[in-house]
Amino acid sequence: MSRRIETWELRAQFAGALSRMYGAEVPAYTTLVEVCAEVNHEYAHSRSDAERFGTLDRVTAERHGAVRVGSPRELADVAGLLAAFGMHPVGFYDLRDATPPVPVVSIAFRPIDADQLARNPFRIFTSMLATGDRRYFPTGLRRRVERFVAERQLFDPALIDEARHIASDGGADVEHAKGFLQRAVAAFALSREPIDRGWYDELTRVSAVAADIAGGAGTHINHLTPRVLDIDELYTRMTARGITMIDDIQGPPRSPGPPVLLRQTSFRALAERRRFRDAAGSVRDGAVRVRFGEVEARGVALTPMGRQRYDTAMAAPDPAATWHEHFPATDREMASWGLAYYHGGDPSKPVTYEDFLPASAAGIFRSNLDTGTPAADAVDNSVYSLDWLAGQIGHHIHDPYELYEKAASS
Ligand code: OOG
Ligand code: NI
Repeated sequence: MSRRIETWELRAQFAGALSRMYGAEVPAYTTLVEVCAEVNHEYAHSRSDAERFGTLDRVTAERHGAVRVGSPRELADVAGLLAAFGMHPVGFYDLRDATPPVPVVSIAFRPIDADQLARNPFRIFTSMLATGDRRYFPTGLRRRVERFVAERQLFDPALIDEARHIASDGGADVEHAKGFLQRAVAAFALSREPIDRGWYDELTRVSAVAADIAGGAGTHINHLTPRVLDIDELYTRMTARGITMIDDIQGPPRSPGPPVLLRQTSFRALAERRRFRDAAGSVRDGAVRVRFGEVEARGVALTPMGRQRYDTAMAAPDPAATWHEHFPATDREMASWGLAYYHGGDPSKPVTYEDFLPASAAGIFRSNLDTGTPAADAVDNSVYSLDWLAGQIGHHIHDPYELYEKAASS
């Protein structure tokens, strides 16, 4: 009998293989990973508390990916596939609530138990095009988009079946795992299929996000994000290497007190070659700029009360200037005021924030893609909600706060 591979190891291999594929497709990603490793190494060796948000091993291997799909059925397939890697649906993000809005609703897929997160925390932010939102998709267009998406096949049904078996077995034998992994990774590679130019352009007029999601035959990893321990330092070093970053670091400002939630920044990827078919049927090379590089730094998970303060703090004209009015400067106060989660209530042991931020996520979409303008005269009567999506994908969607409560009680 050959050796058995556990779920966490499969997940680590999946993240590693996606990382190699993405590095080959988007070379600036490799630079980003190098600079992260450099910054993390220096940080870890200059501070005694460097590992309080995760060991250097965990942080070095840590990635999140972003994937976009076109229908509940495609999202259900993603859920089925990722279950094999111990990545479970957590949280519901409606990016149509952002200003300006992005026409998607999203779920994070990630490990949920402390030991699984410690072994490999790979997560994928998965967004589904909100074709039911009439402000973007009037009835005729909605039907055509839904038909186009229904007729394509992002994932081989046999692959999803296999994933279900692996998920229920809690792993696979080495031989079997290898082929499964290869096919799972290939499902997220950039498609070489020619894209119908007229269709792509029509969707682009609605929103570049719609064109990216429903313009072609496949899905792909949109970005793969390494984690860094000092994002301000990383920003400076990337800029010094001649890579133009977006103007801001998204999320909470740098503050003298404990880092909270998640800070992210990104850079636009270069144009990538894609093949387009024109109305006369001839295939030509074209360029698309949809993928990019992103990096993140993680802090302590906030309680609902802390999160409310965060939202208030961020609504100020200059959040950095007034941050201290909302958040104390020490972990001890953060813990005793009930603003953030700490393992066993111990202020030296913060519970790391493992999720995403809707405003930053929408900002990440927008910094690279025009998200389109919803029609002012159409009314959105769509039904998107956590419960509805859970029903569509046939999986319970975990509430992040319940997971943090549980982590804090250990
Ligand atoms: C997802 C954007 C959200 C993040 O880090 O907030 C995201 C996407 O671009 O598909 O990845
Ligand atoms: Ni991201």
